[in-house]
Amino acid sequence: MRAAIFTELNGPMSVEDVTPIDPGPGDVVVRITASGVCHSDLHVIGGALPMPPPCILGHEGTGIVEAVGPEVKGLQVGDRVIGTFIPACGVCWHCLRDESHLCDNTYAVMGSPRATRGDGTPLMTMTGLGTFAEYMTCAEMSLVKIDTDVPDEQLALIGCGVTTGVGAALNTAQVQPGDTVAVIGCGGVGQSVIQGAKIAGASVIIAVDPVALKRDAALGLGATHTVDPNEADAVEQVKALTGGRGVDYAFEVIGMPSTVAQAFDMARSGGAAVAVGVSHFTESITIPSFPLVLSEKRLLGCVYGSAQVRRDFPRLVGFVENGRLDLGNMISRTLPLDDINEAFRAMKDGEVIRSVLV
Ligand code: PAD
Ligand code: ZN
Repeated sequence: MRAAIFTELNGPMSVEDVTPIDPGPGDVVVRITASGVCHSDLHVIGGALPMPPPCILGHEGTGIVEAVGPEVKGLQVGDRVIGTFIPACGVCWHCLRDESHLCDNTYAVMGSPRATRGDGTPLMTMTGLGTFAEYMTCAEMSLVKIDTDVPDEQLALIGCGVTTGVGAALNTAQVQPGDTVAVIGCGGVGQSVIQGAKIAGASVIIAVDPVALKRDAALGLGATHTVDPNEADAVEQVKALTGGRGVDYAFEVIGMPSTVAQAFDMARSGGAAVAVGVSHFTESITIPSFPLVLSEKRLLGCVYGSAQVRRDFPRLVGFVENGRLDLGNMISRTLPLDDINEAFRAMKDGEVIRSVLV
């Protein structure tokens, strides 16, 4: 089968013929039908997310079960599935506390080779998935069965960006009707935060992004106001739109310590900044101590939208089916696997909300 392999830091992806491993106990082989291209994949190539090459990237995908290994209990050949980039084993310490987004098996599924390169080199896969491929052999706990007619390219986005973004609003922040929200960074994940805030009933949703195409898309997906951070100070602009008070929740969806600090400054007294973007693994975030303590501002981390995927994937699919979540307008382009490097270029150049490989 063909797969896109990360071979060197900052280098191009190499699309090659590779062999997926035979499914062992608890493993499932999935024929991948669509895979979204997320900035986290680019973070691996750039070294922000440490993952040694060679490795098949891609962690936002959907497909059909092609084969099941021994001991697979919940999936059958022909099932429609979405990959979950954090497994949900259902029985570990975290899963038993409704924290499957912190599942104890998160690193175990990433740590075993799941395919072999032409020269025999074992290949790891991003987050135990590796959706930039025609097939993947992954753990059953990394898959959620879905029963729906939503098209593949839309379903794929639920594997990462949509669950992360909508979940950041609904689960992590728990935005309430009438709340005010700012979203710094309006790519695929940021647009999903905007849609989540809209579903929650936020009264003001301010989209902050220097790229006009992103701000326009945000208005179409639920933002009530936009801010261009290149025009004037983003914090001042957001404050001006909220009576000088700041927002109830400010989401950082880029992955830079400086914009996390901006999100903290944008939050009102008693409000919260939510850090969704992934910074370089060596970086630290600095926030001022007085507002933290004396204004009771909070800084919340957010992984995978604090989602409980076995509950939330079907819930998100329901939102799509009923017209409350618009994934069609988040997809700027569909491309073949061979165009993976073009998809990354378009992301870097700010030309797309999401590209999907089909
Ligand atoms: P993206 O590249 O599609 O979007 C990033 C957006 O930020 C773009 O629209 C940029 O124009 C915009 N931007 C850049 N600089 C600024 C600035 N100074 N002010 C405002 N906006 C700016 O990326 P994405 O949406 O795929 O991912 C965003 C981040 O979220 C990225 O760091 C990714 O790794 C992270 C992520 N986190 C999780 C998680 O579980 N926490 C999951 C998925 C992705
Ligand atoms: Zn992602």
